[in-house]
Amino acid sequence: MIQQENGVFPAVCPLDCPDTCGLLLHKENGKIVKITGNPEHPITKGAICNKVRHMTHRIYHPERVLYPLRRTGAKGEGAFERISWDEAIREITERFKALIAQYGPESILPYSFYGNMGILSVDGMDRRFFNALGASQLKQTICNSAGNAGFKSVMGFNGGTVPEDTEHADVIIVWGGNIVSTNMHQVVLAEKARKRGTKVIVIDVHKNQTGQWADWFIPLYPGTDAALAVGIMHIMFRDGLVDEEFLQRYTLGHEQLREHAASYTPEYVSSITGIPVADIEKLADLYGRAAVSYIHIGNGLQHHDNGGLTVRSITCLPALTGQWLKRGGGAAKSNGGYNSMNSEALERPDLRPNPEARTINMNRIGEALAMTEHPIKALFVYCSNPLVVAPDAERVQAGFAREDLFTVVHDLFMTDTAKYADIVLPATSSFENTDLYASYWHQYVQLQEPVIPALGESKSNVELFSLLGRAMGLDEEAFGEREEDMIVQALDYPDNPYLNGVTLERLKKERFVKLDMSPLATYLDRLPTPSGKIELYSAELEAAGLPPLPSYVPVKEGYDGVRRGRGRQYPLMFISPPNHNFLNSTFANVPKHQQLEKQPVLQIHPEDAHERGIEDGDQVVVYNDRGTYEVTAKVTDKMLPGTVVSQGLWWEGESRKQRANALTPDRLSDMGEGATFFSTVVEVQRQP
Ligand SMILES: Nc1nc2c(c(=O)[nH]1)N[C@H]1C(S)=C(S)[C@@H](COP(=O)(O)OP(=O)(O)OC[C@H]3O[C@@H](n4cnc5c(=O)[nH]c(N)nc54)[C@H](O)[C@@H]3O)O[C@H]1N2
Ligand SMILES: Nc1nc2c(c(=O)[nH]1)N[C@H]1C(S)=C(S)[C@@H](COP(=O)(O)OP(=O)(O)OC[C@H]3O[C@@H](n4cnc5c(=O)[nH]c(N)nc54)[C@H](O)[C@@H]3O)O[C@H]1N2
Ligand code: SF4
Ligand SMILES: [Mo]
Repeated sequence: MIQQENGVFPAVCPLDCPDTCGLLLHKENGKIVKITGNPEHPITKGAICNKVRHMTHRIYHPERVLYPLRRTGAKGEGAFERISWDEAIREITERFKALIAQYGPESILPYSFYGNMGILSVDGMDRRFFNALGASQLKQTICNSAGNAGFKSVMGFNGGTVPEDTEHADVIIVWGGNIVSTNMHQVVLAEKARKRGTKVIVIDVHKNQTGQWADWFIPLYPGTDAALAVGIMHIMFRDGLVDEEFLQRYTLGHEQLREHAASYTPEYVSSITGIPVADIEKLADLYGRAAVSYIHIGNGLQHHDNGGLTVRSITCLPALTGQWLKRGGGAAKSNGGYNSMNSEALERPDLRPNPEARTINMNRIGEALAMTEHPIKALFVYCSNPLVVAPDAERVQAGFAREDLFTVVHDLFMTDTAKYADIVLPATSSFENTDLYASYWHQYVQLQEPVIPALGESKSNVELFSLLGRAMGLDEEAFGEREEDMIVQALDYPDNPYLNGVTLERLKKERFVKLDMSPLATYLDRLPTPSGKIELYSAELEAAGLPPLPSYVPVKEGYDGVRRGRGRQYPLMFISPPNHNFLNSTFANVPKHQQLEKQPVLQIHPEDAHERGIEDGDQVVVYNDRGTYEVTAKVTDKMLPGTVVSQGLWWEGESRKQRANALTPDRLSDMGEGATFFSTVVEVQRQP
């Protein structure tokens, strides 16, 4: 493929998106000129999103970093000079060796996330390198850890309803997810169901693109969803809508739950969530009486102090009517549990000289960089843009600005983060490499093989970390392995029966290899919870000091109930979810994608705008004790009064401060030590 100048070649979308589409890359004169969907992909079937249709603008962006660079100006200023790879590697290895000698290997911290979902890139050679070095370990909690822990506490692992089946549901609830923008093929499946009369209900804090598409949109106050979930249970028990036989046979704690839910009366739940009693009754009735019901649990609603318990409470709902026995019934948060691979072979924790090395939570990177005892002296960032995506951005920026911190960033672009690096290394795009891709939603595994040669002097993560491993004189065998060797190791994992039969040979021949889903037939008999049952009651949580039953616990920064923020210093809750045309902060520097999003906007309710003399189109400052965010106001009643919303993770502007995360807290969620971006209060003022 790589040698052929012209033709159409298969590829995989590398972005952090559940759909993991099959793509076709159209090459002319050695360049990719067009990207389309691969119609042969069994789930994504040739349809792809706008972002990736325009991705050639990103790959061939004139500002792509193509050579190693060394900083010449102040941190953050963006002044760099070109250096050779030899110089770059020499400087990094010398600095690392000196730091290890003086401060120990834990003074070095990797910081990465899933800018490229390739398993070898982000859970492979990179991990080997930091393991063999003995570096501090990073807890990767910025995305879904609260919700995944919540789901797991009920069902035992992160595997729920599989996508193809959801078209058989009669009621589909999309709860805290914006699937029109973030999981478009789930919309296609729901549309199929809708043609048969299925009702699509969206529960969200603002009427996003998905709420506008729904049959019924239910707005509520941020962070109050667990109250609604238990309120629905209250009505289902009260009205005899539960499947007693299923509860007896497959669940733990249903008697306690029945008693506990009794106090979540519709009136109480309404006072917390802001949803009228009649709507709570109607929702519980629709859900409770549906023959087959499916709940899509989004990622948005778990970015709160109570995100774990919220997702846990929702995950308990399908058991009440025995949905797990019905095709298309149940719920899904992440389906990543079906495709777990041999991480020990990939990441080689056995190479680590210090298995007890400290762990740093990535949500607390600002705080971690400010530690004076056992300080972090070097930071290696790849596949992430923390200055834009991490909470409490001002604190993060102060950490990155430390003069005594040696920072390396490997990326395709001079991101806000890269501007703070001492050394910037050029990364390839995923279409320039071999890698393995699995979806955290559907069950098809795919292989990417290089379609174009590496641009400029860019290197893939695998090449970079294998080069660094050898230059540091680390385990020769581990750092000498090639991509295909690693893929074979990753797939050799008898512990996961779903992975049975997925091989490199098949991937090369068939392109889309489905996991072996036959174990799904005995899903309920093999639940890996402590009791082997669906745990409506969790002794493990109780031991950890959390409520053992589904429960509503208010967020630490925010308000439940109708306008309880009124009269406070920061009376509005600030929600900053991703937008349609960027992928987190990826694409935010591509003119094509910028044109589609225009500019960062704050959606504010007419009542809240009026109280502040704000009109549509005004420039406003959003602020709290952490920082400020400058945006354009859009007056709209898509939220309940008291909530303001700004979609999209923008890079810092030339003339205005446009990073939403300047306002967000770095507190950790109740379960999974997850991010709490949306449990934030602010005030808004018109700019003079
Ligand atoms: N186009 C696009 N697609 C993406 C991404 C992207 O940036 N752009 N990002 C990818 C990634 S990494 C992820 S994790 C997923 C995320 O995609 P989703 O799972 O859709 O999650 P979010 O978009 O973060 O948030 C979804 C909704 O949750 C709402 N929300 C916030 N707080 C609450 C609450 O308390 N209760 C309820 N009910 N709703 C609440 C927000 O208003 C938002 O509309 O999307 C992936 N796909
Ligand atoms: N306020 C607020 N903040 C949020 C969220 C929110 O909803 N609101 N969402 C959170 C969530 S769910 C997530 S997942 C995180 C996402 O945060 P990140 O994972 O940091 O995502 P991106 O901003 O897309 O940055 C990915 C970077 O990886 C680079 N990259 C791509 N491919 C490669 C490669 O092969 N090698 C290397 N070295 N680099 C590569 C890209 O160029 C890009 O700069 O953001 C979180 N932050
Ligand atoms: S971002 Fe998602 S929807 Fe778009 S092409 Fe990639 S996998 Fe498909
Ligand atoms: Mo995410």
